[in-house]
Amino acid sequence: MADPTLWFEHALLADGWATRVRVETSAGFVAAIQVDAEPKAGDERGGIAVPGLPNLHSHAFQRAMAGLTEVGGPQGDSFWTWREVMYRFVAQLSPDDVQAIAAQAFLEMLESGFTRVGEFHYLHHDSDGRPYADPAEMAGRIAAAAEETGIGLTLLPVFYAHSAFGGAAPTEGQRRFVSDLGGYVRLHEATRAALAGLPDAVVGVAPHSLRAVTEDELRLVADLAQPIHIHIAEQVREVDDCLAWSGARPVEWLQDRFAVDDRWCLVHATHVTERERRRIATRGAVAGLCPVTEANLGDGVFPAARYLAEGGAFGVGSDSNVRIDAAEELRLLEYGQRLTRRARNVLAGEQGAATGATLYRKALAGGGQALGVPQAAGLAVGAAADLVSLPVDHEAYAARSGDAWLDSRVFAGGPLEHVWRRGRRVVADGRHVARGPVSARYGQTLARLLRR
Ligand code: NGQ
Ligand code: ZN
Repeated sequence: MADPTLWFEHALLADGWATRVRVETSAGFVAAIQVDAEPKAGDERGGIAVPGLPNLHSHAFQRAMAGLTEVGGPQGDSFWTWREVMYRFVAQLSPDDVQAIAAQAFLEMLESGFTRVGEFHYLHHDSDGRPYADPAEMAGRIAAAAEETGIGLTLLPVFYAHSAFGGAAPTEGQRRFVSDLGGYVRLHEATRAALAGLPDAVVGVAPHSLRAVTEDELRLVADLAQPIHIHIAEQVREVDDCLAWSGARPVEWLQDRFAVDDRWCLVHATHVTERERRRIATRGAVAGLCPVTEANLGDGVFPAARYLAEGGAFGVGSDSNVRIDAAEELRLLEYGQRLTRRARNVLAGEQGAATGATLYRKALAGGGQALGVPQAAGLAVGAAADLVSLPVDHEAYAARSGDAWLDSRVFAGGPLEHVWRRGRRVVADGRHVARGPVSARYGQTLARLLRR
């Protein structure tokens, strides 16, 4: 297939906004950018182009539970009661189910403006806990779903060995996740092989959490590959348990033992002290914030205002996929700060800066770093041709320009128009090109799973 050339009325380039922008692509990358250029016959056209956002944290299979855990339980619902429901759900999923659900989740991510996903993948084994004949069976299903939908994939195979701090034995509900170190190394190798055919896939590592690994295990896993993603300090009970076990808080415990630098993504890091927060920022790790899921699970509010003021890097993730919406993650990140600080434009950073546009640029940079694909602050020659366009004539974007377009996207419900991944259009007028078959198969899968 010929390399497409795209033409936009406006585009966000690495050095700022430009008008009448022609983007030549070659083998999935941006090969040339001309501004003030005429469109040519055969160019694919769009309104306002910006780079697609990285989604740095997802558990794709949880999409199939979305909306099904919102009923009051007998004695007070929490993150931990939600997790029990999730464990029961995960027990019944086959490889076909996982592929069908992941394809639907990835399709919705693309439709919302995410062009790459960091899949924090821990559903490794058969329902009895035994590895599949191919240890990367499930990883291959995730890769197949990425291939079907076209989303960029950074796969983060999870190492999971324990149920609590101090190396406690895993529980029955965790049997599909657990490996010993030897098994994990084999799984990682098989995963790399399974993804070899997927262009621009990245394979990192993901020690699940400090609850699930010992210090020695973490050392070996962190040396195996990068980026390194870990869930940390999401729940107050997790912080208390860590203190009771070690005398230190989770983030502090990690920072005291590991060089938590720009290879690391600390997912959530909700409950941090000032010192922990500063050390994340100054050592260059990315805070992996998942505002929608953190709200849904009752986690708490990350101190984003202070962290950003300290120069901290962050990206956003859709995590439980209870809702898949790139703009909503940024909006809720800012709104959490407004609600707790009783102020406005908290994360804009400086006078005159547009809040939505600022968050968008920072989430591009931090998300790209966390997913192993460094990103410029706009379209750039040599970067992957992963971009999103906004319909310039829509009332949400009309009569405004530049950063105000991104503010309208983030805060005012401005819709998305088209999405290209590696130069190929995968979403046209808001709809993924494979929505028909992918959603039909997902619907059948859900009907069967929920009938049980
Ligand atoms: C997960 N999700 O691995 O899916 C976790 C829940 C846990 C979030 N932390 C399980 N949001 O942390 O033990
Ligand atoms: Zn998670």
